Amino acid sequence: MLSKRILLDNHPCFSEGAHGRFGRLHLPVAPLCNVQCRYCVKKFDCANESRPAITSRLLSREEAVGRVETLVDRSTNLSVIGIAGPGDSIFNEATLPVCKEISARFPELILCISTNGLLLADRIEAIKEAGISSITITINAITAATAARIYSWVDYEGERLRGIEGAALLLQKQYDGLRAAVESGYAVKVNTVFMPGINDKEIPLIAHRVAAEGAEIMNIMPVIPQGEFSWLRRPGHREIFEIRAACSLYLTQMSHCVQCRSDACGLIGEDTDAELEMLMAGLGVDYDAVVS
Ligand code: CLF
Repeated sequence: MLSKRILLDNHPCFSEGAHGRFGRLHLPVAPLCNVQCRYCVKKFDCANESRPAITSRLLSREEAVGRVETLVDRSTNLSVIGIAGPGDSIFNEATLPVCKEISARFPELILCISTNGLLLADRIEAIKEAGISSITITINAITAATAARIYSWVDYEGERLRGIEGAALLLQKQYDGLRAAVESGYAVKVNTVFMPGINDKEIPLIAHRVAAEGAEIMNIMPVIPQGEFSWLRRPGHREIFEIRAACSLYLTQMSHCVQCRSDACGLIGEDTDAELEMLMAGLGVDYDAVVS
């Protein structure tokens, strides 16, 4: 695992200072999810939307490693390789072998996973062995009653749990996972989706609790109303500003997240099209000369 110092200096999502200098490359190798969030709609063949849980296509393990080889070679600013869906990174069998191979071949790169946290405590040793250096957990609630409004179901050890039962298990596993990751030496970011009227009252309590458990930074993101939550209101800039200010009493707040795709590539907010870049690299065409 790379040191926390390197991570905090060079990771564009953990560091305000790094996000204009370094970019990330997401590898869409994780299609499946063990939790259904009511605000999440996954798409595997989508080129024209920019939001989490979508990708132009899924990559095999070989294609993912090939993408790292090609794009890191032609770009000096990619510091992070992330697995961010479209499903849950840890739940998908491909994630850890892909990370292991990249960490052996590119030890200078930061390997990052984003997870709902359900399997984090159970798999923390394997995650460490795979060379992963940074972890993001999405935690949206403190109470099982609120979590039960957010999640339709939770799959754990072959059983599908709904309502309070599934919600309570997920919350317990998320906070256990956070604790296990911090105890293993990880810098952990907590993502929280701000859903007006659903979890807004609990967000400062989440900040307080995850700070006490040792989280490094929090990223509060406005819900994108879709799926079962298509009727929700997207919170405005002022509300986001105010909730971040309230939570900053407990831990550092990230404010430059762009809620990116599962195949995002480049500097945050200045994404390139990894699919097109790969195609042009194969044809020997200079992507920057053509696209910029
Ligand atoms: Fe990717 Fe997430 Fe790692 Fe960053 S994204 S897995 S921590 S390398 Fe960053 Fe994108 Fe926001 Fe995520 S801007 S959605 S916070």
